[in-house]
Amino acid sequence: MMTGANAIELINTARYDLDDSQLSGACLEQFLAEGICVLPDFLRPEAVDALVRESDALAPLAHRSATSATVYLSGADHTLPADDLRHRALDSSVEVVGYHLFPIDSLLRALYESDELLEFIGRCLGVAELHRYADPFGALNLAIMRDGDRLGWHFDMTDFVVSIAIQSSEVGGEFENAARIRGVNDPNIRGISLVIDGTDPSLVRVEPMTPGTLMIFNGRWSLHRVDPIIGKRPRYVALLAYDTKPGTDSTDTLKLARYGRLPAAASADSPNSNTPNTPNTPNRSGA
Ligand SMILES: O=C(O)CCC(=O)C(=O)O
Ligand SMILES: [Fe+2]
Repeated sequence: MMTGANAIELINTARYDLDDSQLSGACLEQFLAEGICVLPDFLRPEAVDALVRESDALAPLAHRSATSATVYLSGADHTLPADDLRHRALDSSVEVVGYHLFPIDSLLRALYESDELLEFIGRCLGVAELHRYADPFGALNLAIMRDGDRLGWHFDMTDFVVSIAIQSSEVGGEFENAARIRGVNDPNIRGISLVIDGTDPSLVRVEPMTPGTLMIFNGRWSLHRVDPIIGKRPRYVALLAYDTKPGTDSTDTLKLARYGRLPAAASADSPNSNTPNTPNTPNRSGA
């Protein structure tokens, strides 16, 4: 019975003992080498079933947005040459349930608010300090993608997002990633162009986001996208946002694009009260 379960009960602790320093050491090694750490079957099968039910119940609260943005999540600048990455806009559409909409007894909320999980993720990332994101909407998201939805190639604007796969679409919805394609001193415009033109598939890896998988991911430096969803079954992914600095929040523009509203109006919110989409504004997590 998963109702009111504490977070640790959801985790497949037989395979993933969060206190095991060998495990977090291996995760850190994978993260440093590949810019990503994938933990299949991180959740117990009963927990995945319960999260599907929770996601089905939360889905009517989601805000749908459709945007067109560059890989840097900016609006396209059409004064630049057509092949300039800042000119090229890629389409995305997604429905998102913000942190403020998760009930107090939500299992996803319990996972996100678990200090054991936070500390484990910090050890996997090799950071001295890790904080939950201070964005009251963006800290925890359920991202719902339906038939025809996709996320275009992009870089995230925060360092770390942890995703938990809950339900796959019938076809498509694959998470494609060109890990660490750019760096602080290497914008790698040519490499990025090769990926978005589809001319060098060797740069891209599809990550196996089967339900129950937890993925720790460095989206600021890794170019990634979600392939178009095909079929009736929605793709559910939980996105847990963290930052190395306390108090990090996103901007009003980004909140409006992704959640359709701002925190000040929180009490006015009601299911299906979505406002119109904001065009040319990114709607990706951690943005
Ligand atoms: O849904 C996913 O798997 C990834 C989501 C993502 O990249 C984002 O929201 O920035
Ligand atoms: Fe992303």
